[in-house]
Amino acid sequence: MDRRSLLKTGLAGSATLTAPFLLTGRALAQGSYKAEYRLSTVVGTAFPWGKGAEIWINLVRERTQGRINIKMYPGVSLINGDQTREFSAIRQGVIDMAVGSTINWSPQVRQLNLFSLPFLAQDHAGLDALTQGKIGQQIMQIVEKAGVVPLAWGENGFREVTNSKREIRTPADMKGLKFRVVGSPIFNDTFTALGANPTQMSWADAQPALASGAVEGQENPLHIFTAAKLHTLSQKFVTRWGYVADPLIFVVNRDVWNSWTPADREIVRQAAVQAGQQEIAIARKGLSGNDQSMVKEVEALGVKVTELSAAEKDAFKQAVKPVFDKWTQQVGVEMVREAQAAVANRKRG
Ligand code: X2X
Repeated sequence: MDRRSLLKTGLAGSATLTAPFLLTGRALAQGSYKAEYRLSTVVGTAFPWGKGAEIWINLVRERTQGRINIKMYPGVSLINGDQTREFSAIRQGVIDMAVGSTINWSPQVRQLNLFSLPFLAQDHAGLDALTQGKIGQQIMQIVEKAGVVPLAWGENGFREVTNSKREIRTPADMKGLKFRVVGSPIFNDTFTALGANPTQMSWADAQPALASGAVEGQENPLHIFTAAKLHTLSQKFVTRWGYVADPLIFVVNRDVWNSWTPADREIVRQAAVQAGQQEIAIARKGLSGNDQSMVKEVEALGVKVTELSAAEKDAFKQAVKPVFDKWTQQVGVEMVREAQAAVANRKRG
């Protein structure tokens, strides 16, 4: 059985997986380096996410004089596009490194659903209050405990709702619309609470489903919208509701990490932090402060972009409150309360 079919066999398979990976662990004694390390992302260098991974790869290659040579595998191709299995694959050593979304890892690390609680973060300052403060440190510890080595934060971005049928201003406008949603079940709950008809599928499957009209809408940051040319997949209406933003996390498989010298680990960590900072700036370009040029760019594609008033946003927030409350239990009541307090005390720019 090859690694991919082992992965596909699920739980039973993962028990079988332990043996070969113990061997891998032993083969990776400190100082014994692989010729190439495999880094997973969902999207490539046309997107801020993939650019961030590329920056990390290049900084590490330069600063280790090529001792650590990393190749990017966008499209989560190491696990056949199945992005919700990425975290398990990193843990198991099928993937050496990744820049991954909290959404895709939430099925394995339930606390990561914190970031998918609708209308929690509110804006960039709120998101920073979560990732750059005490909550961010707690989340990093949880990820570490779950079996991979987390090094830095990045950002996919605020996920705006788009569709082919009509302008969305109120929850009633979403009634009956078929949406592709990402792989964590909280998204199904949120879209169901809004009266829509959600279907979970991978990003790879989303694009053909939008093209054929099997689904009518989706939610993703505007940088994903433009780079993936979603206007060519009939997405003519965008509503900036800013309900959820998914951070990215730069991580390394634990055995791989342990195989590097302490000096090289420090190089990789610092490079991740710097790449993360640069990536966040790229992800926010045209979407913050006085620079709203990304919105203009989307409008120039013939797309109607709708901004919501505070009262209009509130109607969505009220409609999904039961989902927020249900998932607060999953994430942990104390952590959610702390997160809400951190957002309330955020420094507004
Ligand atoms: O699948 C998505 O929508 C994407 C690309 O944003 C993620 O991987 C979370």
